[in-house]
Amino acid sequence: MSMPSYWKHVNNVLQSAELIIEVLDARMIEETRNIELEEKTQKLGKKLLFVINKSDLANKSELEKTKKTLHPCVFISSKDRLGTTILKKKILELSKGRSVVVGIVGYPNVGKSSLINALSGKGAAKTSSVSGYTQGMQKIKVDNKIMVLDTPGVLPKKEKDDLKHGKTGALSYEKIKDPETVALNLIRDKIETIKKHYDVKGKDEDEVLEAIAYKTQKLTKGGEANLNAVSVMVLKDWQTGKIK
Ligand SMILES: Nc1nc2c(ncn2[C@@H]2O[C@H](COP(=O)(O)OP(=O)(O)OP(=O)(O)O)[C@@H](O)[C@H]2O)c(=O)[nH]1
Ligand SMILES: [Mg+2]
Repeated sequence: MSMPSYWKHVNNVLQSAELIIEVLDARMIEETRNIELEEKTQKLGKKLLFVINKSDLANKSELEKTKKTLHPCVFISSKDRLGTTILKKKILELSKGRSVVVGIVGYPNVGKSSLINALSGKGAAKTSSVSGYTQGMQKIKVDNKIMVLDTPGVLPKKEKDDLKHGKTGALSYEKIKDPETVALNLIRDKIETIKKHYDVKGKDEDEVLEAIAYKTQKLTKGGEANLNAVSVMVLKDWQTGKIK
């Protein structure tokens, strides 16, 4: 969230950590980058490591492309606990084997707290499918050398973009004012994935959304597609990781 108090916590973490991990969502890597955070990190002279989370939901070949553009970066799935050993190795490589305090930052809902739980092997950080969950600063010991600081998700201060935030899950599906616009836009971006998930046909996003409504019985009393209801459902399925 873009509330100033959240930024205060994040700024504290940027100050006190030696290494910063920016967590990104594998399904929307570029959209979940927070350039403002990256610039702050750079200005403070701290090392930045990109961690691409939710890799279990993304397409392997797209992830391979990213490997070439983001440095250094590690792919993980907090849900399946994949990639955590490589990540710990990478952290120690960057700290030259010394004890290190790592700040975990990023957009709301990308899985920062889940990452910490996967790393520490315990439910130390609280998580939720609703964005804006983590509020204060939490310090968690991963092992004898690695200590991590969880932070609330932050959006770039000037970014007021319901469309993008709805698609990335930074804005919870329940709070999106115009779900139809966001759902149509999401379908346009991920049309094959979404058609496959709901097992529907359609040549464009409008046809696909309508087909999903009929398939899932999201209908008005008159028996037509209920576009608002079906849009909320699609956004919910997307944000909660049902659609791969
Ligand atoms: N499929 C999948 N889902 C994940 C993964 N990591 C996190 N999630 C889900 O994403 C949602 C958000 O996870 P959190 O760890 O609470 O995210 P956060 O970045 O800490 O969120 P805020 O504190 O609200 O900013 C939860 O529903 C998690 O279960 C992953 O690797 N794969
Ligand atoms: Mg959190």
